[in-house]
Amino acid sequence: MLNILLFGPPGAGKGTQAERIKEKYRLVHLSTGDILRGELKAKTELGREAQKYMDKGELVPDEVVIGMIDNKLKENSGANGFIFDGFPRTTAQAKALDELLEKSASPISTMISLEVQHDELVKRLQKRAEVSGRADDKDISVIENRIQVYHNETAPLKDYYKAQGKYTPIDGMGSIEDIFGRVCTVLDEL
Ligand code: B4P
Repeated sequence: MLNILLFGPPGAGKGTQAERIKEKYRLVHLSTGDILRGELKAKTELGREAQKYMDKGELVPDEVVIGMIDNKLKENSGANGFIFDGFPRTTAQAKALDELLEKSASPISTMISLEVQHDELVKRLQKRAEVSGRADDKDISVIENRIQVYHNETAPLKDYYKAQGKYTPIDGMGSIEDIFGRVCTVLDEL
């Protein structure tokens, strides 16, 4: 079973690369951002609660996203493996994921960390704002807050996975295809 954790700051290309990895390796793609946006669109209670955080570029509370992932793992119990995209984002989420995988599946195979320079992140998100209609891409102060939240709360997870021997940094600058090639080189060796 291949369980990939796709990691990186907002705009690093996690969702973009996950789409390609999912096709090639036949894995189930679990994006907490996409699941939350689905709840928002469906105007559920969870969606309304999550929107308060997402519009400001803050993280949605751990218990909400951990519960969502728990449900998705149960729904996909026969999967070949999973791509975790945008999850975990805090140490509490990482610990919860380890426990969930211990019960239901295999451990994380590797963490692919997409390394991208700050100015390029801002450029990509501002470009996406032109077409996505995402409130969190429109406002430069929200984009900067998301990047700051990443540095404060999410980037320390690199050490968590380094300690498990699973941290794999990948150059996330350049064309989508070139980056996908770098990701495949790592995954093909697993
Ligand atoms: P996410 O949906 O995860 O959004 P994201 O960090 O912006 O990354 P995304 O995957 O969408 O973008 P990508 O880098 O692929 O999170 C949104 C919000 O949901 C969070 O701020 C938070 O509030 C909440 N949330 C989600 N998960 C949570 C969790 N676990 N805990 C708590 N809260 C959570 O791509 C960005 C753009 O760059 C795209 O337009 C793409 O086309 C472009 N791009 C990609 N690669 C490129 C390349 N090589 N060159 C040029 N452009 C490229």
